[in-house]
Amino acid sequence: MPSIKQSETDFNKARKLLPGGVNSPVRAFKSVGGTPRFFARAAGSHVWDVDGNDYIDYVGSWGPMILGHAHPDVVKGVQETAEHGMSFGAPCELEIDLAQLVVDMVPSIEVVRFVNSGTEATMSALRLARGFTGRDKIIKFDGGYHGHADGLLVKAGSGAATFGVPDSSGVPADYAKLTLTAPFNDIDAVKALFAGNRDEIACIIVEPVPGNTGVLDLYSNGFLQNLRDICSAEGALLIFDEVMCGFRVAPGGAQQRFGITPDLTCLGKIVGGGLPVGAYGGREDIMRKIAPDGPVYQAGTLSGNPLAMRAGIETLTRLRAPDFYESLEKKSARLVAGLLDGCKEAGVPAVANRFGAMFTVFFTGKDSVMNHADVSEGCDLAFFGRFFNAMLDEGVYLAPSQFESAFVSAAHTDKDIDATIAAAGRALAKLT
Ligand code: KE4
Repeated sequence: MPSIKQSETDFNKARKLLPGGVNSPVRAFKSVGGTPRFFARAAGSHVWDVDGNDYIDYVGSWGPMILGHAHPDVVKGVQETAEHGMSFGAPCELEIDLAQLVVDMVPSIEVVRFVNSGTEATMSALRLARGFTGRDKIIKFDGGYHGHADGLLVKAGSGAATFGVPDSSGVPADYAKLTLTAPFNDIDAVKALFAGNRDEIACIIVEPVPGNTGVLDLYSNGFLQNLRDICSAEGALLIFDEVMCGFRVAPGGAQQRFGITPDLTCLGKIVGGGLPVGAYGGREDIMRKIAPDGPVYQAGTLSGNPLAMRAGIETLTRLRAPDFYESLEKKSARLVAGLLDGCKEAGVPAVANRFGAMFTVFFTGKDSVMNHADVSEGCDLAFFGRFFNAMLDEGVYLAPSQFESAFVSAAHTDKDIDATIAAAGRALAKLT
């Protein structure tokens, strides 16, 4: 058992100063148990904690580090830019350069606005959808996570077609009522919501490749196309939240891979190359409603920050290298197959969902995992926690929750993949 004394010391100090000792809840390891590892540094596919333990990293800062940590060209670009000023609060050419890259790469985006997080992107996109349609209600899916804006911290009410209820204290019940929810992959539930709220629904917001219920498949049974069709028929906007899957599953994200055109797209994570950037964009006629062009207000002191713009430019540019996604696809497929073989060998029931370089292995006896209930009620969450900690001890850093995705980067080598599969074999042997 590697020593984690310094992480333990740091965690005790941090808990005195920060809620839960962290600046984002999932980092506290509450759902898997154990002490969060305090990172000292990261490079390529590896991270090192403050005790000097080395891990192959499959979180990649929850998705942004698709090139690998501390990519030399990204670091150099940020250093160069910082020497000319950290933040202007005024337009700069780097904003134009990153906006052009986003417009060129994401099929549905004609006009884009940069913000500082995925939460800001989705919060702003919802306000824009309400401003554009003049309607107040929205639809999201159980287990869909779109950041922590009030209207999105909502879970299903008692009946399928009833209003949402707060999923966090501090969210006013009256506000939550404007958010309707349905299970993933259930188009009849969506149709019932539209029938019960005729002409009142401004938009549907959906992760086209859900990654916050673990990875789910909404595409192969036509669910996403059905959402596109119902929004067009009902005069509601379809918002693809591609904060996680954008630039991850294809250069143009899920919408390029699936050939489905949303009205608005939310981006984050990879678009900032590890620095704080979110973005929302889409049809020009909709985006022109945003101030100062139009009446929907949205602003931000650090939006378009030059350092963050440069990190995003250096990152997105490198995604267009030949075979970039083919190589990610091959490594990810081999890794998931190896992990499932290991589960089979150990007699541990498991299935996996994977899109490109984002995947989740679910510890379940079910044949498939298609929605939130399949995870929350159908998976062995306690076993996941034990597996997660056993893999930490083996030097592999997975996402600390069964409801999260794992990510492969361009920096992961075949040696990393082999070592991860071997580590899983040892961990599973210990647990069974
Ligand atoms: P941020 O505000 O965390 O930048 O983005 C919110 C967000 C929006 N939409 C999707 C699809 C997302 O996955 C996220 C954030 N993802 C989580 C991981 N499940 C970030 C990790 C965390 O909350 O610490």
